[in-house]
Amino acid sequence: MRKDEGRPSETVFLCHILKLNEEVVKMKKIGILLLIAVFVGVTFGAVPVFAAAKILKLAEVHPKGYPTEMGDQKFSELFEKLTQGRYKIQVYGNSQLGSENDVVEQAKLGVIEFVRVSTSPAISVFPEIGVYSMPYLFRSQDHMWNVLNGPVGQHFLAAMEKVGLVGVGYFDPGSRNFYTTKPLKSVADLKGLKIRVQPNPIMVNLVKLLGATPTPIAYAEVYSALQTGVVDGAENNVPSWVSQNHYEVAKNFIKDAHARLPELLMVSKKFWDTLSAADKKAMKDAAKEATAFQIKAWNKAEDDYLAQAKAKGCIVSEANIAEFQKAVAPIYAMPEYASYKQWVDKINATK
Ligand code: GTR
Repeated sequence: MRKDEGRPSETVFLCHILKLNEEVVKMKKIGILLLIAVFVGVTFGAVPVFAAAKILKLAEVHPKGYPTEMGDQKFSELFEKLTQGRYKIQVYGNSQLGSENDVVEQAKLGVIEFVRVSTSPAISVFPEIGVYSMPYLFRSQDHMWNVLNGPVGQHFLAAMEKVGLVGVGYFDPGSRNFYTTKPLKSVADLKGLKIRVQPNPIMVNLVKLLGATPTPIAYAEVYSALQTGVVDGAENNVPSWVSQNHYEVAKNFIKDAHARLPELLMVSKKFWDTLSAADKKAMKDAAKEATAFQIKAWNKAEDDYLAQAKAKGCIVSEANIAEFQKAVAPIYAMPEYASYKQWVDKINATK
């Protein structure tokens, strides 16, 4: 009896095993089908539904909400949308990825995909673009945009490919002006002062022509340099002066508008070369729309920041522009900038 008792449960057990086997076979079939789907998808260019977005880095020195940072965010949002979520750009603000000169180098190597920097750090890798920092080169914001959107501006974006960077677009930089911890009403007041400049040889010469001593310092370190008296002043646009709190220490601002250095949005050529023609177009389209958005944000920010500085008791003076122009004009005759003449002539001839 004992032997018989065991029989029904053995049968049940066997049935279980058989069912389990069927399940395993079913699952294997599904697995194989999935593998085929992925293989076909990858081989013939279709994207498997579960593909994760590729995360890309964009280096920015400004904080959240600053107009160029807003432009970066817009660009990132549009590029993601136009590539159906295949790419996601993360904006690293506040110089988190390094100084502008460092991140340009990293983008050349392909370590960082995108940089939004001033023209200044691009000069060390592509000297030709230095022409943009020549004083009083652009007659106005409109003149600058006509140049940037025209053959000269487009030439520079494309030509940087030679050094491992591709210019995607420009953002508005406003105009640069001097500000100091000491009273500042004229060129004479700059005499003998130590002035922070971007690491840019043209800015070094410009400050020397004004009788001051240029001190190149990375952007993130300017506030403490002003505070500790390492420098007596700096030069920048209104939004930088205020958003970096430089205005708390250097309260004297003179509107001399000595230069407009276009802001550059660049992509590493290493990454650019991996893109399809359609994705390259998507990137350019995203940048175009982001530029229009950034210009609007810029114009508003300039007014808002200036009002904020005045409300905090800063002294904002109108410069005698002719006096500044006369002092810096000899820079155009310096032999090291002789090759800029062809560009200067083209820019002057632009309406
Ligand atoms: C700002 C510019 C930054 C950075 C900074 C500087 O106007 O937007 O990219 O170059 O100037 O002076 O270092």
